[in-house]
Amino acid sequence: MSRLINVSNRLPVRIDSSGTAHRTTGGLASALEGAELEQEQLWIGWPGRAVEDFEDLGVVHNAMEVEGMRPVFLTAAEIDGFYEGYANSTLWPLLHYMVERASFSNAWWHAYQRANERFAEVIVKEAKDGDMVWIHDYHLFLLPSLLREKTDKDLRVGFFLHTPFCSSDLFRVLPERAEILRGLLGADVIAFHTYGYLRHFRSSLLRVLGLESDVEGVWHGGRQVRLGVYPIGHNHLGFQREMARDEFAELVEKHRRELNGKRLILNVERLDYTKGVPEKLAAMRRFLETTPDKRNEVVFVLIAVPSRQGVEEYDLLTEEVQQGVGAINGDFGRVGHAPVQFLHRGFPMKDLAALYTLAEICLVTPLRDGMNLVAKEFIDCQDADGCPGVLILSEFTGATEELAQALQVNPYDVDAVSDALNRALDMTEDERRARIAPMQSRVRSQHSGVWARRYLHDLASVPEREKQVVVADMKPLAEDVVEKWRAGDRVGLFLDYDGTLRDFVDVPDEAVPDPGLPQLLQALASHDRLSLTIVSGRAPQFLETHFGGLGITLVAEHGYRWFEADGEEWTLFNPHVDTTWKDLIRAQLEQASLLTPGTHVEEKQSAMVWHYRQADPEFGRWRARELLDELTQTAANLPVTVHHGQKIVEVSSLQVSKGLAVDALMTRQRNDVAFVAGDDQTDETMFALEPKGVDFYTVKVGKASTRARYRTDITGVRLFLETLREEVERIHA
Ligand code: GDG
Repeated sequence: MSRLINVSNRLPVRIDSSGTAHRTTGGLASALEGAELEQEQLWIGWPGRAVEDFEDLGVVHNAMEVEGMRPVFLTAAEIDGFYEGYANSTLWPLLHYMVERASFSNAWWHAYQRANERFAEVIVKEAKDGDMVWIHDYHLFLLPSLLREKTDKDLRVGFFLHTPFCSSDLFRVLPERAEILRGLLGADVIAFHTYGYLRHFRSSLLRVLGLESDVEGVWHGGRQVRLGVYPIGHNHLGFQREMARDEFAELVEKHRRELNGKRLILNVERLDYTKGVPEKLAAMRRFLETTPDKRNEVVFVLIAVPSRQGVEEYDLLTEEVQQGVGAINGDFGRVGHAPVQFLHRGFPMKDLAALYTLAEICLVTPLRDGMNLVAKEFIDCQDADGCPGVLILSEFTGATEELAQALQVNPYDVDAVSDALNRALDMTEDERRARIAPMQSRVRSQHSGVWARRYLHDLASVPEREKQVVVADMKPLAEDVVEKWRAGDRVGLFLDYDGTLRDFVDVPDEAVPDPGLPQLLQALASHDRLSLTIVSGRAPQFLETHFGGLGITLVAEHGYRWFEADGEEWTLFNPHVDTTWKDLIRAQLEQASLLTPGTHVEEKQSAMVWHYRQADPEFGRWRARELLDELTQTAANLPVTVHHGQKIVEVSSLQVSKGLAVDALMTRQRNDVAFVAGDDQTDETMFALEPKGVDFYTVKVGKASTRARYRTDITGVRLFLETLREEVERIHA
């Protein structure tokens, strides 16, 4: 069974001054505990202190080994630039939409790169063929590709992002946006909490790298990178264990007495600016101002675990919160009662569980939050059959999608949050039960263990590295064809042009062949029993300008006309083709081009094409989908076919196709062997042929799905042709 290597910046361990390791139960560690995996596990990460702080690294190493961990040691300077700097002061605010808080520094970026390299080195050293490597969070965006570069071991690499992935408009602010995306694309499965984050990631791929993706993922470097949505769950088993303890009822009673008969409004969070604590204080103040009748009934308990102490921004936030709490208590407190209790420290899990049980309201109002587990923990700990509490939840948390029955609020809207508090306190028991029941059954069934198992199951199903190789080895393929030719077979080569012999460019007329290409094709076609045909969607003139007079056959406009190698002029493949449908289609395409800047309509003899290569990539694709829908309806009774190609939507005559032309040419040329290569949908009509008595090689150029037997890229096609030429000339010499 494959081993699981978890990689996160922080390890679930605390190293004391003597170098002894103490295991801690962080969120991830408990998630994996709940997953009850049978496979062997190893953790790799930073032990939480600078390497200079450890007296004896060997001792630390050994202590961690006992815990199934391997340390990635970082110097104080590296931690400063990588962790405090790039990860927490650039990426964290940006991913949470707080661009004004983000700082940018070249030195931090270099430290981030170096730290990711350090992680990669430790993993490469530890990993064995067949291991699964699960990388966590924004600190390690570059790691997936670094692993791919640094080792050939057969690893399945997964990445999970715990924060939001911000809109591509914000992400593009990042100077290193392209490097970050390329770093991630080294993974086999990239996962997010919500579909929204996944969508933003896909837009960023398209806008920053020009990479199209679909529901199955994205093709990159000849592999498919899967994209997925895996909303994390909370540590249900851990909370249930605490609540099942004999002493739990006693603990709940103790806290109940402390509440002094007040109705508990609970807040639990790390003291981070994304959690919206000052905004929440403003809403509490509004509530106390506007509901004097309830003012003395409630107590707000604010458990705020200290976070990133010593960082100025966080220290200022702590001060702001302390002052805000003081001011509210000053204005609304009475002898013996302060409406807000600010507890600036962590509590044991059992106390948290007891408070979740007792709370009448849980007020979860982050300005942005990847998921938010506090909301799920509260729902789990409530008694759904009694008089359960109410969850007030910010609509800017990932959890909001799953917890639709919560009272959803905009955390910036002080009145709305205050109203929600009022409404929750007045809510009937029936409504409370009706709201909590579906949420409780969901969070209990989709807990952290289930989440981890589901993700790891999908990561395990990624094919092994060798099996992912879809690129055909073109040299042996060429040698194979030459062997048959030498034995006396007639060989026909049928090659598409754009995307097969030449890369795409923005202006189609600029896609002229490189100087060596016509010469190469001519040389090949000069041999007996070897014929060469360019089968293109282009107009005759372009083909004639670049490939006329070379002894090769030209097929233009997807098979509408051809110019045979030994012919005198262009002739129609089928003189009876009906093109009266063009008027109807032209109107629709021209409308689309008017509505979409950067697009235009091209008219061919037997086809009409709408081009959107120069449009805004997302808008262009969106409009193309709309157009396809419309055209499919219009075209239902016309002798045409509609297809979505490389940044084009094309409507072409059914009586004409590359496949029909190639079929006819193979007969005329009496081919025994035919080699067909092409990159887009129109080339599939060639691949679909089943010519009798012909040894038929079909090669797809590029990554899209295909009926072809082999797959390669433009360089592969060139290698094939050059090998063919060398071999044939060697035999002749
Ligand atoms: C990141 C993302 C995403 C809090 N106080 C105490 C305590 N906690 C525990 C809670 C909860 C956890 O800390 C906080 O998790 P959140 O999900 O609310 O937020 P982040 O720490 O920001 O986590 C977040 C998460 O990763 C998982 O992917 O949901 O969006 O930002 O479990 O119970 N635990 C104890 N004492 C405390 O005083 N024992």
